[in-house]
Amino acid sequence: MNLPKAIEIRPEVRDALQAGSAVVALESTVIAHGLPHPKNLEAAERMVAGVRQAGAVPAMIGVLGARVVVGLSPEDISVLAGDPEVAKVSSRDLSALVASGRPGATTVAATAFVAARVGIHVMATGGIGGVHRGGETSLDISADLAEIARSPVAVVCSGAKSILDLERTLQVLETSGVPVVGYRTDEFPAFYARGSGLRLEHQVDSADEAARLMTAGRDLGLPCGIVVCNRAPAESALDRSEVGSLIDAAIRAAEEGGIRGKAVTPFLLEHIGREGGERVLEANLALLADNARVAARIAAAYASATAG
Ligand code: PSU
Ligand code: MN
Repeated sequence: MNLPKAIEIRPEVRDALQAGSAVVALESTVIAHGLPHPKNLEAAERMVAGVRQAGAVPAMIGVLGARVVVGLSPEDISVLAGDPEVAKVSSRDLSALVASGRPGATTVAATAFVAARVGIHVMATGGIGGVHRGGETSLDISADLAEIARSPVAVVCSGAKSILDLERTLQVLETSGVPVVGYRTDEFPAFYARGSGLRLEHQVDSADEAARLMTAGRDLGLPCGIVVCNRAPAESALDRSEVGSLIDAAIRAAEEGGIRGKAVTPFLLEHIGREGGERVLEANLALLADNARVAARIAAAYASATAG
């Protein structure tokens, strides 16, 4: 593949892509801005290990040294995880960060864009961004939704962050033509909680089935990605009522503090992590690792279907 200097694919990822083997893209904003240090490093390690265990090559994406790097090393990840000056990079920030040379961590939107650009078909995260509560007036709707609508990548997640307006998030995905598919569930997960009460129309029960759906989308020429919803592992998931009050408190604090724009999500996550304590953090790390494993199985199934 002929890539511009602005994108650097590290050797292990490049070899896997050239061989047509399974690669999973991982976002880095959840590491740099979504979790406290040093838990964020543990999260990154568990995601990377989860991808490898399930037989794929992990490709965490971020911006370093005026280039978008695909396949960050453990050293790169510690840089992004430990420096509070690291920028949060959505799709629209990519060019500015590459031009300025500042380090940055990529959101789901920027990660999906770069993955599609370099030929990676599957990525994993915790929860995608979506429509914030009150989004119908603030218009605070994550660029994740618009980017998934134009980047043909399967995004494996535990739904959208439960701090969001999940019903309107699903509505925007529907309007954008993005398939939302339950992985062994017919319900949209609510991140820490396994259910939201919102039904999904489509469900797959295996990685092979998910890969078949991706293949069908590609053969039809659909230009969008898909959202694959995997519930938080039962042993660490939290009750919906339990997270509800944590979230309400965080949202009140954000309103009182006048937090706006791209600072909202990191603020809410930090607040919930601080107030919720160890169990909430563990639920977050466990679902990140599990989504990475499921993404790797889907990437492997898609790679062998494409080769065969
Ligand atoms: N989900 C998480 N932790 C996170 C985020 C999502 O579990 O840190 C991040 C992701 O990188 C997502 C971003 O793409 O928040 C969305 O931010 P915004 O609402 O500003 O688009
Ligand atoms: Mn936002």
